[in-house]
Amino acid sequence: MRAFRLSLMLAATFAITACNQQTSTHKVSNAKSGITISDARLVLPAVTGNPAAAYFSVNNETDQPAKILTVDVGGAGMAMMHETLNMGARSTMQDLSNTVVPAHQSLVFSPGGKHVMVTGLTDLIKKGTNTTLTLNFDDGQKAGVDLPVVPAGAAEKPAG
Ligand SMILES: [Cu+2]
Repeated sequence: MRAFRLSLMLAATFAITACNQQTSTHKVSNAKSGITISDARLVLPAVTGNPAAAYFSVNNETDQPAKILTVDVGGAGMAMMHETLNMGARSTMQDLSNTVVPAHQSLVFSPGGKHVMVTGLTDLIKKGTNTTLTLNFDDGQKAGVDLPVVPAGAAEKPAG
């Protein structure tokens, strides 16, 4: 029993380390300094033809608010920032263009809340590969990160 628990802990530690070692190769020109993106992933739809959803955290280490006008996902026809709002029994989606990341704060895009709805998926987007996520700020600067493509998971809510 003791050995079993130890091996579980080792496995968990290894998983965390592997996560932290993700490095992005998606470099954008005119990169905005002080902006970092983490936990980016593109969740494929459970049903082919439905939209996919991209999630990430964006951290603004600068002294100024940073306004994201639009986002781009490589290999997709369109990517739109949305927020799912629960109104009693039903939920609706609100357009989230021109989202501001306050100075020295983070915004989290996660299942059930803010998300990027991704439509027009091409064959370039396959599970197990990486595509790219680019944030376009109102000053013309950008932030980019690799976007791993993952299958629809049981733990994920449907793409809003
Ligand atoms: Cu949506």
